[in-house]
Amino acid sequence: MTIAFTRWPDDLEQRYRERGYWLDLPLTDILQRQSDNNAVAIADSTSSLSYRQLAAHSDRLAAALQRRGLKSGDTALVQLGNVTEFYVVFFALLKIGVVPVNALFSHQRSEMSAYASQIQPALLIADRAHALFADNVFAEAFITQYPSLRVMALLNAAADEEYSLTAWIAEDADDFHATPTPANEVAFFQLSGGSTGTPKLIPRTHNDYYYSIRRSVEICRFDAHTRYLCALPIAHNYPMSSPGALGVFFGGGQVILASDPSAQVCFPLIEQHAITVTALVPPAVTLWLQAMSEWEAHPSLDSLQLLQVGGAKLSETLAARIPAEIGCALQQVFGMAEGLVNYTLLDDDERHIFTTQGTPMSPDDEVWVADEQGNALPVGQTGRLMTRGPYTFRGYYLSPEHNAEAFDPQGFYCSGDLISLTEDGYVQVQGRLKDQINRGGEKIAAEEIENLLLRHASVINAALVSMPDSLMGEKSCAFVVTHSAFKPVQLRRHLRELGVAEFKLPDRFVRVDRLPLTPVGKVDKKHLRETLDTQLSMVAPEQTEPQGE
Ligand code: AMP
Ligand code: DBH
Repeated sequence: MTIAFTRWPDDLEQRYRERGYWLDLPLTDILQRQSDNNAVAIADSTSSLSYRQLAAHSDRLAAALQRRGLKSGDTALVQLGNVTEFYVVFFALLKIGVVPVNALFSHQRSEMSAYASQIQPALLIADRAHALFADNVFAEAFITQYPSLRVMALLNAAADEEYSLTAWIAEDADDFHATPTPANEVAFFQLSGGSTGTPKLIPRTHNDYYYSIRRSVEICRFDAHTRYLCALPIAHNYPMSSPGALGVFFGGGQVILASDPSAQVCFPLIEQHAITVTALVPPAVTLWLQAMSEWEAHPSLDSLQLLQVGGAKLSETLAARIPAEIGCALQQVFGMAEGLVNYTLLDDDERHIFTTQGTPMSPDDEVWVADEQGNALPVGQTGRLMTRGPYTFRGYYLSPEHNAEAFDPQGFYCSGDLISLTEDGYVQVQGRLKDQINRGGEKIAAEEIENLLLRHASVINAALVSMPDSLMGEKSCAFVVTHSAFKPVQLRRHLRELGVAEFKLPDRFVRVDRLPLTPVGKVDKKHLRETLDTQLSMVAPEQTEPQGE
């Protein structure tokens, strides 16, 4: 059984094969190619696996899962942080054709439930180190709520617990043979940053994802000498595939996992492992630069050759400081879990590297800029990004209504970004149409939080908008209409009780009598953002700090 998803039309499939983008190889090939390699593939603070071990461990886990009844076409909900087991699990599931959603470690009950409702998972893999799974209360309730769940394994479970992931990885593989899903079928689901009420899932096939990884490796020149520090959340599309850990594995290099992107954690790792490349979001760059000037005799960053920055807009000023102060090259990366990835090229001049978000990585990425009526705009003008191509999806999972809006009749995906194109085909991100807050690379769908706020008895109406922030780029502000006066701490507690990820909690709350409406009767978020701008410029900084907890 395979997972239903929106396919590319036949003529494009044929073209992508003819041009050598789609090789009809499963993603497990990335590891298979290196299975005799005794070099270190991946290491975290407690363990390190050679390619040979990564292959063997994922075989053993795959066999253990098969013995427990998992089979091709089943789905899995996985929540692991930046630990080597993430890739043991990822490859194990690919090997038996079980299709996972990899939730972020920052996700809580609300996100986990949203994913489980959509995929009806047979398998749950999580970590006792996560607050949700510290005891069995949540897991038991979850299994009751989602009867599709037949099997559960936990990392950091006691060795004698029957569902210890570590114990399963140590079981015998017997004569295990991998049976991945066909390469033109769904390999796993990627997470969308989202702009709607429920987090959306993006089906990624072996063919399309493998191509995006190989092409990224080629552009970023990853090879066996690459030592990549993965400091962003491991399950995010960017550190997975741009070229990310999977790109490193393809090239036979080394992935070193960091628990977070702080300078305190990353600088010592860079020196210790002679890291050559890493990927950051803009706020982390600011903090690194600050640490370099304040941290006397900080560990050496001399080995670092390339710093990738993406996930949110990098200002030209901050961009120029990277080579000047860190002494490494900068690459801007503008990507999306839905597919399209743009890179500045390693040989580009400073003007391109500092002032653009790169150029589409595939010759068959079709990118154009649309005005509000859907007409193509000329070079230099700002409008909506429209794209299709050999690794850009054709539809969110089980979301026909949303897909009807997100795609045009020719199958071009409208990402909701406002961009302009330069004469030579580089993208400049100018803004956003989608109802989303980009909090330093972490995406918050306004509607998701508004719906949760509305579940509070005293909230009559709510609108979440972005407010500018010098470090994060944007933070979130909730305008609320309530029956009675409230303390922000009450609404924040309400959201926590509903089990939403911490980064989605509004940074600020403002009570208003009513929400302003546009002439067609939609909440006028532009107006709300403008009132914030004037308020922010009028009040002293301490008054704009988050109130309450
Ligand atoms: P997601 O849907 O979570 O995969 O996030 C993708 C979105 O992140 C894009 O559609 C952009 O809005 C934003 N994004 C990613 N990289 C950049 C970048 N380099 N500059 C500006 N925005 C970016
Ligand atoms: O923000 C993103 O989603 C992103 C950024 C850079 C991404 O998915 C990617 C590169 O692949």
